[in-house]
Amino acid sequence: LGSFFQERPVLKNPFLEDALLRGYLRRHLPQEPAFSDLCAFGERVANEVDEWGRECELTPPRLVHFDPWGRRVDHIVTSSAWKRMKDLSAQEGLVAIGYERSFGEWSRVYQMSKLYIFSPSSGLYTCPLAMTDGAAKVIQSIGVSWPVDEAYSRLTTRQPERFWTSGQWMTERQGGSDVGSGTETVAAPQADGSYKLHGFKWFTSATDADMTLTLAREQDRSGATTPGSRGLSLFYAEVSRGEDGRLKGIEVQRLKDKLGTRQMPTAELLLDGLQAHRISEEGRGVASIANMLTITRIHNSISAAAAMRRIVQLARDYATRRTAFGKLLKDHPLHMQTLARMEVETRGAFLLVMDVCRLLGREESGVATELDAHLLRLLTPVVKLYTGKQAVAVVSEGLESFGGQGYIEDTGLPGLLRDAQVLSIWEGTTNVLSLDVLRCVARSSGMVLHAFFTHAKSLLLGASNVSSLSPAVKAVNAALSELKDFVQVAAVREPGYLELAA
Ligand code: MFK
Ligand code: FAD
Repeated sequence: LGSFFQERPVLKNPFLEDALLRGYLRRHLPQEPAFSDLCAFGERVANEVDEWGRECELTPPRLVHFDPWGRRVDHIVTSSAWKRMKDLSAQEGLVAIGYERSFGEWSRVYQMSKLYIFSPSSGLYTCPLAMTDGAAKVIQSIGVSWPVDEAYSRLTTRQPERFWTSGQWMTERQGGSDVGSGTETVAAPQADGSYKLHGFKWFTSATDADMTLTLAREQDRSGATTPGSRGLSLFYAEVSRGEDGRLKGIEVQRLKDKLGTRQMPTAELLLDGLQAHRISEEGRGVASIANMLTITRIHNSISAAAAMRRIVQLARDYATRRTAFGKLLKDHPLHMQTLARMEVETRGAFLLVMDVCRLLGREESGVATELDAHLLRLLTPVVKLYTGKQAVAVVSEGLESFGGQGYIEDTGLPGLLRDAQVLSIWEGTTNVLSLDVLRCVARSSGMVLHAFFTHAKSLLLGASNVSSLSPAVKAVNAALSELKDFVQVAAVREPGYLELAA
């Protein structure tokens, strides 16, 4: 057997290990309570929660269709670690912080910093948290009143026994990107003002949620519906069971067999008379759920940056333990160049996503300028599409830095790559988000681009290294001319953008 056994990479407190995160917070949010909370949470993540995340991966959810006596129950059995993640999320205020706003305009930065530390150890619990946060945001923006007031207080509580998570049921078989044409689910009005939903939702993640927001087409008296996006409204529904133990108005058809995100149930659902309440104006479903998309896309970007940071932390640690050709990996310049490149990508992703969190916090605390609002709209799809792609590249490179061990399941490393792959697919694919960017530029009559270049200019003027200013200004000019070319090409391919190109 030989006498040599390699030391494994060690996960240390991810907050204390992250000089960039601490530096960023010291500059913007220097309050002691935030620092000590993040430090204590980082300790908990490294010493306790990371194990639970592993348990979630090793004990994936399973679907039990029938009870022993043949009754249909559609019970999704999850691991005890998955349930502990729910309690932990409430206790730590992982959604609540965004709504308590104890740190004013920096509350979102604080909340997202906590999620950033948590994400790679969370067993993908960050997925239901993203949707829960998104649902709270939609309810808040529509107005917290009956029938969603109780739901709002449960989504944003710190009490584990009251805490609810939410689903986001948009995708159907015909259309995930194009929900406007692809949604077949219909909403039949009831005498009491509620609706019964009938349809089939093709992807529903974290399906053990307590409630959901979903899209459907309202039927008129004759049963007819309006096609396209304009026919869609937003509905709120609770997921509950009757006295017979059956889900009310829902059948879980099956769980998806997925490349990654195996820790979490993703189901196909038949909505068979699910009781629901319309919470948007009729036909304003897509516009109303857009607030949820903004929040979940920001969470997605946090998860992407966090996956990069985690693999870099582990790879750096490993480089101090693994010897090749007579010296530690950390003493091989070429290896360190690889790690340095990963570090640069990770830093870029972190700073971009934190800037978007900063803008979100400003908007929510009422101090955002018009320029901030345009930037938030522009940068949300940009940061999601960019970090989603980068996470796959950086985590893949990171696996290679462990050599063969990076490919071995029980190191826990391959799961990071599998889970990164979904980040560019769900919550809008890269191309769909690119078109979203173009659309928001086109619809703002140039204001969005003006906001972007004003912001870029102010960042450059604020740069400490003045000698770097001139190349940076050249880079902005080059970006402008590239953008012009891009818009012209896009205009040829997508006639709707001709006006913009002009
Ligand atoms: C670890 C963290 C992970 C997070 C959890 C993930 C769990 C997985 C959950 C999912 O994947 S849920 C499914 C997510 N699905 C998508 O993201 C759909 C992707 N497709 C799009 O985003 C399409 O662009 C879209 C469906 C929005 C296109 O629909 P339409 O009807 O053709 O949109 P249109 O006409 O451009 O916009 C309709 C209205 O919505 C407009 O408002 P107005 O009517 O007032 O003008 C738009 O301005 C508004 N809107 C659309 N996108 C918006 C937006 N508003 C703000 N932000 C946006 N991004
Ligand atoms: P399509 O829309 O068919 O896209 C196929 C390809 O076409 C993509 O490459 C896309 O970029 C491209 N494309 C589409 N339109 C255009 C265009 N106009 N121009 C250029 N290219 C285009 N959905 C939910 O609603 N709730 C959930 O909880 C949920 N959980 C998920 C969990 C997992 C693990 C996964 C993988 C998906 C989940 N989804 C969920 C679904 C996800 O949001 C969709 O798969 C995604 O939005 C893409 O939709 P689609 O699968 O229909 O692909």
